Amino acid sequence: MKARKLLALGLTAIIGATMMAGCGGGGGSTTSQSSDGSSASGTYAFVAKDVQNPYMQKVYDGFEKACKEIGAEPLYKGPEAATPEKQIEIINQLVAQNVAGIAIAANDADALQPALTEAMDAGIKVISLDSAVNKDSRQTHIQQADPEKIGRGLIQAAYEMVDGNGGIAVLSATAQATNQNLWIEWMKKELEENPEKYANTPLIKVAYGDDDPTKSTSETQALLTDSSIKVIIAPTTVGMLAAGKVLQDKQSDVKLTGLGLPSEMAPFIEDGTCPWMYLWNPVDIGYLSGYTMDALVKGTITGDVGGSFNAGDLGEKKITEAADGGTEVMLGDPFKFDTENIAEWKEVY
Ligand code: RAM
Repeated sequence: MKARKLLALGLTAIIGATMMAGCGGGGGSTTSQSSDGSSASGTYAFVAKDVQNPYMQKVYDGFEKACKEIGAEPLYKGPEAATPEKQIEIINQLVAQNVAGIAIAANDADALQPALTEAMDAGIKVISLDSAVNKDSRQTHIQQADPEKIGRGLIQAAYEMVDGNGGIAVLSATAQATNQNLWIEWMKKELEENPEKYANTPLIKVAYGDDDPTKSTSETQALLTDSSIKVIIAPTTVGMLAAGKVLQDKQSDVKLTGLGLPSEMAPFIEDGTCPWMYLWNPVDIGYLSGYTMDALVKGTITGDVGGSFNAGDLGEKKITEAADGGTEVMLGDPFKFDTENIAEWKEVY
């Protein structure tokens, strides 16, 4: 709630002026409440990329909130490390348990297809969120923000941070992460399409920290041995925190930007290590996933383009076509966090 109050105060959106559009502008929920806490709708399972990641926990908080409002039983699952193999095991267990729905942040776009197909064949509703599965493995996907805006926006930020002069490195999550890979594709497109502008800001390396703090730390240290790298883009909250700590410890002049949690990144924004960064509201992603799942389970939507449903505090949401040929529900534009607003936002998520 506080997040929405802050938004209403008019904090700056990074890209475009449509920040409010996707964030809680709509009318109130008319969905039924379960007064006795029973699960009239059944169990809605949430499968995280991994359970070590604080970002995933925040997304789940929103999912749980939606389930409570709806009257469904939320269930939090996920592997210890961000691998598809363990997610397959979890999906198989959830199918055996006959849950009503599975909402998954995928560690691979294709590897989960047999398990998720089996789930859908058994009548279980399947959505991906955060990191998509391929279009045949889901009913729809919950998209945090336009991947093109994220990818291009991060390169533009890196460029500004080094005044158009200095190599760029990317510290990503896992090499199979659908969301990070899509953002990196758009980063590369931004560079390729504007060769003159970016002549002196080449992409030197893409490193993978696997959303593991230890590996993200050692990968950052390795990047710093290349003196041509002047700015690091970490399109992952885990990578951001690890890179921020390394740069701060070394009192490095290398700049950092990316997608970070304000609660974790405030010290690095405040001391200039990370001049600014972006993110959407992770709690809203989970909340929207819960309401999307419920609309699928209740048959209000099928996951096809054109469907619309009530997403509680987020108002009416629509199913639109996704770039991969499947469908998606878009949350909205990402927000920019900098020294101006970080003090307020670090308290929110
Ligand atoms: C990490 C995860 C997640 C991503 C965020 C920005 O926590 O990799 O998938 O959306 O960062």
